[in-house]
Amino acid sequence: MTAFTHAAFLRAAARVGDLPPPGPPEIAFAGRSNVGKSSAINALAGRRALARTSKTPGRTQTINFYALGEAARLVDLPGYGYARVPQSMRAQWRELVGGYLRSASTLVGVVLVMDARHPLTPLDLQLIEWLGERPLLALLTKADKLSRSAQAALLSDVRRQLGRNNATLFSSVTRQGVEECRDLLEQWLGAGRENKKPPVKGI
Ligand SMILES: Nc1nc2c(ncn2[C@@H]2O[C@H](COP(=O)(O)OP(=O)(O)O)[C@@H](O)[C@H]2O)c(=O)[nH]1
Ligand SMILES: [Mg+2]
Repeated sequence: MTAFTHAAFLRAAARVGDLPPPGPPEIAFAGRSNVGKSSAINALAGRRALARTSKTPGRTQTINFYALGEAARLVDLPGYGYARVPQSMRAQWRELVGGYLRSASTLVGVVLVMDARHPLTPLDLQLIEWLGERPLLALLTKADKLSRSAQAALLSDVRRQLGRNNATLFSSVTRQGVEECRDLLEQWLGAGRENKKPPVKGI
């Protein structure tokens, strides 16, 4: 029995003022546009269309909150790094996501979703720097696009570059890595109920 199967849409926040008041421990999903963040949330929740997915990059410009019953929240952050997004939208992204990360007193960890074929881009590295000491899981999604041997090589390379942070291969299509990811996130949530961590600073 897992809280992930009790997911429901809670709120979409387009501005910092729309963020919900602090509740149970939460886990945020960050990453470039179109890498598969919303699909990963759906796969973890065992649902087809809880989080809206899109073939067109740069669509989600709100922070979408999902409640896992009363126990936890999953947070779908707007994607970054889509070249055709205008400068004004980038400033808006920074204000919204920066504002969220600074005030998120119940955030227990961040899942950094990356396309397994293009991991650790400069913007991903910048986000890792922003997150500092906060627990991070690198989710190497669309792993179904790589051969088994390419997957293994990628995983060890990313793990080496990430140091203390975790990485796992993932596919929303084949469900590879879903259980492993859920197990780790359950651990974060369990630890988060015991001790609250301070919000991210310096963004
Ligand atoms: N092959 C494959 N396609 C995926 C996977 N995850 C997402 N996609 C596709 O990638 C596109 C973007 O997915 P979405 O979840 O909306 O990305 P987001 O912008 O990061 O939320 C959609 O067309 C998805 O169907 C995956 O694990 N494997
Ligand atoms: Mg999305």
